[in-house]
Amino acid sequence: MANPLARAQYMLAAHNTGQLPPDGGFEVAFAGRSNAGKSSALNAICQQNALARVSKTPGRTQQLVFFDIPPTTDRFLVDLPGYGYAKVPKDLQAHWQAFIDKYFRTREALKGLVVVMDIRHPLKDYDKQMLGYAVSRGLPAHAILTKADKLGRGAQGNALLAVRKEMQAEYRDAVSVQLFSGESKQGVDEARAVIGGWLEL
Ligand SMILES: Nc1nc2c(ncn2[C@@H]2O[C@H](COP(=O)(O)OP(=O)(O)OP(=O)(O)O)[C@@H](O)[C@H]2O)c(=O)[nH]1
Ligand SMILES: [Mg+2]
Repeated sequence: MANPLARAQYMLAAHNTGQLPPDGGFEVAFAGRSNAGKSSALNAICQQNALARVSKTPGRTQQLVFFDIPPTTDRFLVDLPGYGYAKVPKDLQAHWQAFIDKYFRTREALKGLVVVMDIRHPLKDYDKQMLGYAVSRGLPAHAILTKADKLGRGAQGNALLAVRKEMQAEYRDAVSVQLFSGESKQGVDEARAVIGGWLEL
């Protein structure tokens, strides 16, 4: 099956609301703690090595980075700055927080939220905050437990069950969850199906 997301290409990086593309299309945003593996997940899902920038240094992605999906002109994937990175200057952190908050509260084009979490450190406060945002807006959210390659099969299954249970208790069926690895590509088809569905691709 052809993967329409493989056509994704860099479009723009927005530092403020004025730089966002017109708010009329379909967008799926990738959120998660700094260094969780958001950019790597995006690359694996889009079958590209260097679409989103990956770095060993946390805090690499510092804007809302938009990727469009030709031949459409109104479908976007959005790589968000990682949250929870202490070394970013306080005023810059406050700027991102305000920008992202506004984006989440008001963006009509936003059709779904992917929250990328390191399988070894899932459901931290900010993750729950993002999931809560989505659910309170009536947006579907999908949690990706990435770096699954760091755990054995048994531990992966346990982590998945524990996260699913906690999310069920908090969000009912508004949030789904899956195992993933940007390294081994485990779970990429499942993630593509969810995202492709939201983008109506
Ligand atoms: N083993 C393993 N390492 C991964 C995986 N995904 C990402 N990494 C590594 O984790 C580090 C961070 O990955 P990124 O994809 O840049 O993470 P990010 O969430 O985009 O980071 P920021 O943009 O800084 O918030 C890099 O060293 C990646 O190589 C994975 O599935 N398995
Ligand atoms: Mg990144």
